[in-house]
Amino acid sequence: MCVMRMKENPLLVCADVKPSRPDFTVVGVFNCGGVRTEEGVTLVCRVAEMCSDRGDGVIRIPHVETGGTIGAMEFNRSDPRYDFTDPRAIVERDGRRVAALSSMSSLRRAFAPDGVHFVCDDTPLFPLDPRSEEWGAEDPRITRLEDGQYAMTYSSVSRNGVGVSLALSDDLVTWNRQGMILPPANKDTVIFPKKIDGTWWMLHRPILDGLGASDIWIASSSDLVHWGGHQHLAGCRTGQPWEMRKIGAGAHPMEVDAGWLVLYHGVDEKEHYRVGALLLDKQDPRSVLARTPQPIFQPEEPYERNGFFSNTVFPCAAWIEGDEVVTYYGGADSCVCGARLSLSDIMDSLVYGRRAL
Ligand code: MAN
Repeated sequence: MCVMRMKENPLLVCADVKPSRPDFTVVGVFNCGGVRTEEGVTLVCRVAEMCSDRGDGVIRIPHVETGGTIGAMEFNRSDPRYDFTDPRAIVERDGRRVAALSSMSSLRRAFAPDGVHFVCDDTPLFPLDPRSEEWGAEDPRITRLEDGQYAMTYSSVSRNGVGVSLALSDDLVTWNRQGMILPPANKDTVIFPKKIDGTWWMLHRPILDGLGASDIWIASSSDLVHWGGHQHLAGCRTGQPWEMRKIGAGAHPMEVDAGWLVLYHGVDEKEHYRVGALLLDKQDPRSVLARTPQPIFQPEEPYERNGFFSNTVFPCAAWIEGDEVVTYYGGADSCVCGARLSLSDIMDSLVYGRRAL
């Protein structure tokens, strides 16, 4: 499998991003949606911030208060009620409920005429919504729709769970928020670029525990806001250790001769994130034609193996240029990276037939 990482990787790191307040520290710029236009590449990045460490053993995490002001939640590191071992969240030992995320993310635009030398805006695209984004907005994915609009899905996180919100734009600068389109617990939502059989389609990933698994689902809509016809599409394969824990769509489906090609992430028992591909039927995307048995892209470089959440490659943007899939992805929940994957190698890695699915 031919994967050419951009030689300038990582393309954006924490030091390239200005904290949104002087008392905040940027702890990650990663998982970005993106599109190429005639002017260059626009990314919308997830920027994670914490309150700067005062060295007093207290973790302070920004959150949005009712009314929209930003406050801080405080946790003493020595408090026995909490488990601090997952760098992403503070978990109550009793009951395993997530008490807080360890950082608060918001979405920022970055632009590079050459697709490599990105400059990130100093302020978020829009303020977080106090009701649904008290703990942040994460993992944007952008699709250029056939009617010329840009549709961005992203995770809205609050104490009530993580759901999926939608924003629309004509110019990638001004975004009109449409609110939450999928209630908790759901994430990893990507919209197809065009209507198929007269309707819009999207992939999404409910988060299930106990009955069912965190698999990829498909749904349809006439207006992009109200979604129905939900159907299970592809599951974690217990016989494939690299994706036995959960899977989720990465970037929006890409149209190829043989169907719709979807990059997705797979998570193993050690919580390492790798990338595989699915091929869906062109006329009926509810039908999976083929899938890659092995990952096509996995953490190898130091900026993918070590970081805020190590051993993670997490693509949220991808498109086809000639015989290449260009992807922008998060490395170890810390930085923005880019890579070019051979399209023909991906197509050759797909295995067709029921046993492969
Ligand atoms: C979850 C999400 C992603 C993140 C991965 C790895 O799937 O929160 O944003 O990149 O975990 O930490």
